[in-house]
Amino acid sequence: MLIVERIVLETIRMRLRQAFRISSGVQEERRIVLVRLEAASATGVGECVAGEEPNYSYETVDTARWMLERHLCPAILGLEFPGPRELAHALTRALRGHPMARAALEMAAWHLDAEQRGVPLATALGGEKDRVEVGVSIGIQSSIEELLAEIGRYVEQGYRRVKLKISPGHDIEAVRHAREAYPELALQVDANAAYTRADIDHLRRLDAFGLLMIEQPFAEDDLVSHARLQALTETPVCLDESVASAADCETALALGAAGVVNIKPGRVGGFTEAVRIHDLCADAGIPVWCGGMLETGIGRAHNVALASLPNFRYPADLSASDRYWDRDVIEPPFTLEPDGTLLVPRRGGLGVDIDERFLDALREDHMTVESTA
Ligand code: OSB
Ligand code: MG
Repeated sequence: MLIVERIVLETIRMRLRQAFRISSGVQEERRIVLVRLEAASATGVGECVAGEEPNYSYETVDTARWMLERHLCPAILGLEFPGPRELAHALTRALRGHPMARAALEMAAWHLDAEQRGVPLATALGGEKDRVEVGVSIGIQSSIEELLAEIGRYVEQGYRRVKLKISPGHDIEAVRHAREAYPELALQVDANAAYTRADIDHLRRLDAFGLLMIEQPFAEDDLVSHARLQALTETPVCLDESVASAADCETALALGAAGVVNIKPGRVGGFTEAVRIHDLCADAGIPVWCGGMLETGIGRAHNVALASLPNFRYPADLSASDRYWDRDVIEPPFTLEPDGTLLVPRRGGLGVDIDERFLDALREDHMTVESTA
């Protein structure tokens, strides 16, 4: 049973070790909203994946924070829910859209529930694996030399799958060089919606490089173009931005717009919807994998737990803590195993400790939302 007595909304600021450039913008630093749900005997924490600018999605750090304070926290405070799925349902009723804001609270509720019951979060979600295969997502680089150096650095560290961000002008040649330098590497690309239907023939040239998939080439609302490309290309087309719910996913599969689906719980409103999408794809014979949004160790622990479900069949965009941060906010940080995996924490709840002292130093502001009832 879940009864949240107090919610603390806080914003932390953390500098990425390296700027991360995608087709729609660049991030050097992250401002991150954390949602702390306090019940009588335990606390659950959720991390909001919204970025500073509305480029990947219409949501931003500030819109998410506002929706949480004004609409989402009041919808659950002091109420009794049998479990996190019922709480998720109350959040869906509380407002349209804003899945990233909703997810931060919803994932905190799953975390809280797992803590209360002393069950590992992965087990609570239906996870089965004890380790998850991971890769690294490399931002757009200013030259081919730099790109090859970046790939080399991560291959050296033991990553076995690399995702390259592409955009018009930074695509075929970059992939050709990467493939020539690393003939055996599992490679895939992500366009973050940078192309249009007119580019279909251009994108078909990627078939020559044996990619695992091409992720989100077209606009998020343009499922028809994704379906056209999928009909004309050997390379599986993967959807990311286009899938904000299980209903979106169902539509995409009905259209033949996806051969693979990237699931980010933070993008789809939380774990309840993420598991639905996982199950829907499993029934349709479509593999899924777990994406990332440059999370701290808290969001990473959540994602690793989800990626332990059985239909997560491609390596995740969940790299070790040191790929993102000089110092992570959890103890121990995530490290890459020699077999290219991250271990799924076995302990009850989140399975890693949150470094509260360090969070104190990163915090820009915080507020408490309490039940008015
Ligand atoms: O499209 O998958 C994406 C980061 C920010 C915004 C969008 C994306 C990404 C990533 C990062 O690819 C993956 C990671 O967290 O390592
Ligand atoms: Mg993506």
